[in-house]
Amino acid sequence: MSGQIGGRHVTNLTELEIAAIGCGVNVADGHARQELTSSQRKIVNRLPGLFAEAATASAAGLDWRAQQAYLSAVGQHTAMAGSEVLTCYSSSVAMEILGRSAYAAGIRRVAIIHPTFDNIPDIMRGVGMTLQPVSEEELADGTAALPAGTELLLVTTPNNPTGAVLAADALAHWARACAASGVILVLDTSFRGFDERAQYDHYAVLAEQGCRYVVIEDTGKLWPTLDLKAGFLVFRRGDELPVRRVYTDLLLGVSPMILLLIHEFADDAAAGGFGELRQFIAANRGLLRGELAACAPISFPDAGSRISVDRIRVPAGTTGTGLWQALRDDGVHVLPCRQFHWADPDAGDRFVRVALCRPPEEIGAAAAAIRAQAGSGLPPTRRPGASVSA
Ligand code: EGV
Repeated sequence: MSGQIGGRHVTNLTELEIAAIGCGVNVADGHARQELTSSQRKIVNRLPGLFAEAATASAAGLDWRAQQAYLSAVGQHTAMAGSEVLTCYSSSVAMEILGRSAYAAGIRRVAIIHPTFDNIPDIMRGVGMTLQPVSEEELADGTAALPAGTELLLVTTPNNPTGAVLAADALAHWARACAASGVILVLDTSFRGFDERAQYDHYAVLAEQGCRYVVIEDTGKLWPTLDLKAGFLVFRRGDELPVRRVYTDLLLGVSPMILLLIHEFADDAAAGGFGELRQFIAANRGLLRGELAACAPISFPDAGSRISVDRIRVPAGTTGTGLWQALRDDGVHVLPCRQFHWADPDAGDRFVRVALCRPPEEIGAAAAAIRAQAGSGLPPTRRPGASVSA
């Protein structure tokens, strides 16, 4: 459950997520655990045929088609033209490869969006980088000053857990600033499938500003494929970072079975699946927020978020860690948010995070438990029109 790193006591968010798997109501991790849609089910029903096809088709062709299908489904139409793409088993593997490549190129000083999922700063620290936080708000409005000596700027967009999206003009601003100062701009776009505001062509903006860039794309959060997924490590064609060399130290490639499955799911997403997914997540968000709307001490700080997780601000005088523990004792597993605020954990202790990528019944059960905890002492709340009898 916890470890010692550099003399500091550390329990990372993933350890908390693992502890919640298979337990009671699990709304901890952000992996998709909702039911397959009917068209996704049809793909899964064809698995034996897809397996046979994957066994005989050209691996390079399957790889290219999976990349193309995914990137075009999320609006990244110029990605393949100006970039090289390496398919990884997950976005965290891609992040590790990026970190090692940058370290090998002599890069040490990394500025990272704050807050964000803790494994991003942990991976960068793990390869030997020195980290500086940059606030999400100041990245969004362009007012951030990059810490002196920054060599690489890493932005998660949409951000996890807040859902904040870097708009096109803000991306252009940072790409221009990075180009002017020789900083490599790295984007983690794992949640972009949930939010059309994150689907303008980022590669066109990056190319126009002429900065060095690496983008980590990810299918892992979108579809309930039992963690059959890929992370795509995308970088400016010809960039001198030794990304391909580090990649091949670790991987020959990703299973052609997974590549074919991603191709099928991406085509399905482009043909209406993404619309269905956004509606599903919006309905679960509405359910959670609706169930807690009259629970006065609770609030939802990320009003505009469309990603598959939602934060809850805990009442004054309480902590996210406290609510997380109390809920865990009730068999309901959320995430406390200290570690998202990796440079200021106390600021994160104002929040817990609830995964929305679950069957609605689980969201309802989690909401009821949260209401019971946070609203204890308050009159029970009811949805408009719901029966008042016990
Ligand atoms: C989320 C799990 C890793 C990560 C979950 C996540 N942790 N890869 N070490 O995929 O938001 O729950 O990002």
